[in-house]
Amino acid sequence: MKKVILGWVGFIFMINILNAQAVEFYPSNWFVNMKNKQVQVLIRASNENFSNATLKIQYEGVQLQKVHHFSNGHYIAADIVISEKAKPGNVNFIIESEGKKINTNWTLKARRKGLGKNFAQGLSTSDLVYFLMPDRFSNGDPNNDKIPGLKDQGLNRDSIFIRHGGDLQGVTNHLNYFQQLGVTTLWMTPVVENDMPDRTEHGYAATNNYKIEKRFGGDNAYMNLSDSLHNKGMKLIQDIVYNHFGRFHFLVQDAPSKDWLHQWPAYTQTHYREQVLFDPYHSKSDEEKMINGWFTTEMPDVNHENVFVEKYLTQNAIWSVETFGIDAFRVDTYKYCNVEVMNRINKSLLDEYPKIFTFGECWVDGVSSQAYFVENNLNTPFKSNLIATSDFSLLFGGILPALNESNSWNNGVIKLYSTLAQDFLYKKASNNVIFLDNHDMTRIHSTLGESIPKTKIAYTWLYTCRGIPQLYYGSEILMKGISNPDGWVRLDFPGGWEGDTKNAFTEKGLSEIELSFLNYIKLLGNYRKNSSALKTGSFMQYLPDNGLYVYFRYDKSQTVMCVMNTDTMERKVSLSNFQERTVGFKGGKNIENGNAIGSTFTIPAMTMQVIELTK
Ligand SMILES: [Ca+2]
Ligand SMILES: [Ca+2]
Repeated sequence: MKKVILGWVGFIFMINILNAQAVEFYPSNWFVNMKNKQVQVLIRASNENFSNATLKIQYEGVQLQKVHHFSNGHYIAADIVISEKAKPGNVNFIIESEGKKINTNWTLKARRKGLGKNFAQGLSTSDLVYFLMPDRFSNGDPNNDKIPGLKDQGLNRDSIFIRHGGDLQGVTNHLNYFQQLGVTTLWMTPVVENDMPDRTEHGYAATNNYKIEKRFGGDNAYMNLSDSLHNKGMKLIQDIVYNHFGRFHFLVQDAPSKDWLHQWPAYTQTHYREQVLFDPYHSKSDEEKMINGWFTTEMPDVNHENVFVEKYLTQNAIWSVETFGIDAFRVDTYKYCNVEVMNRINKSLLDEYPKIFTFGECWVDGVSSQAYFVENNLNTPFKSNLIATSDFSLLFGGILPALNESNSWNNGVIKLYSTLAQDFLYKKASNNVIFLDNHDMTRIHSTLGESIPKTKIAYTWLYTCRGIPQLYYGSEILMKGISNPDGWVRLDFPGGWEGDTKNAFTEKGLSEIELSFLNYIKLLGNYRKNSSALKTGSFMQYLPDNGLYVYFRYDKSQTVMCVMNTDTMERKVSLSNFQERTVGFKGGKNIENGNAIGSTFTIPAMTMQVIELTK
């Protein structure tokens, strides 16, 4: 008899467990003692009908305020308040639906320790960012290359569009390499689950924002990478996508209601032209298409005007910081988002994490367009609170024409000067993340016609100009690649896979030119790391003189003179021509070779010199 009773108890218990397993929570857990005490929990059970469900929550310090139902009965949402009394533990959710009682738990965790000290630290101009694609950097664990059950089972290093097996363990294995480069901060293409049928190598088509991609090693590998970085005094940027989901995201395939996505009578793509957002003469239909049009057929556009969607995205960002120890966010496709909603998400993050830093990908045409999307001095009805942007304008409108165009009244290096002159449009231009290439763009060495002198100038500029410099993996060893298609700029980092004959980590197999370039990048990075003028100093530029462009980084303790000669001939430079910054200095030291420089010197054509001035 006793045995029978136990059997029944076991059976009932099993039903509850089965039910509990079928229930998903978003956020998957939350934390006690957050500043914002309110959380909205989206509850999903794809084999239940919650249309008339009731919910009870039993937990000290947790109060249920409201339950929301959706047209899709697989979901309910619960607004809850977590008071200071609440302790970490399992919060009991009892859902009664169609005569059935589902008893399930949702976890409250303790907060991460070290807020602002070893996570949520933000970025500053003292940082140097290394950007990589985990699938293409290093394969630290071949066992996760293919995960049974995921839609994409491709694995082929010979194909630019199929997965190569790189992962987070591979990145963790090479933190010393980053430190040799003087890198302080890591940014990777998105690491959340992308359970899509193909093109899963880039990570921009999320299918679950609360799960780290298993082929990258899952949650544990990300946690381990974050801890390893922080133990070395480094930081972690998370790439986050608010604009779209992957087509196989559960919120697309099984949306709580139709209005979680922007719906169109027929497939409608964004036209990618941001001008319609601030053009005083724009049409409403152009504006709607820009913001609500889909990025691609595989990336449905998220409806930010839906308040549940806004909560889902906001909480996911906060959850990511608290769970994985994120220090900053790079927001993908920022200009396609509802910027009012973005402002609220940015503010929610800052309210919880005062030092958190967010920069948006605003791939736009010109400085005024770019300034529109960040904190600026423009007199427009919309005022962005975004801290910074990837500085596309300074790249396309500045350094590239400086090196690729012949100098004239309005071409060549004057464009670099003029683009920087427009910094008055930004509240704080030095927050901008400056770069020479990324995963969408032709690699810098190829953009500059594979010219070593030009590529060398480009990097010298990157490390000495105002802003937060960002490298793109592999370009430091002169990797080439034209972004047509983008797979060609996403090739494997040499040495990341066992058996690679070329290995940039050990320098084995690098050509003399590649090695010497890598050593120069290391020299620049380490000089910058110890230079207060480059990290936090002021910036002054002089009008270019027939292709000779001189600017200074300076503070009370250090003055660094940067001389870029884009002319076709050797030029003479005299400190006395730059009195405002050179008064009191007799000469300087060339940071590349340590050579002393007098008050006048010559600089060869198409070269750049960085000179620390001496008294
Ligand atoms: Ca792997
Ligand atoms: Ca959009």
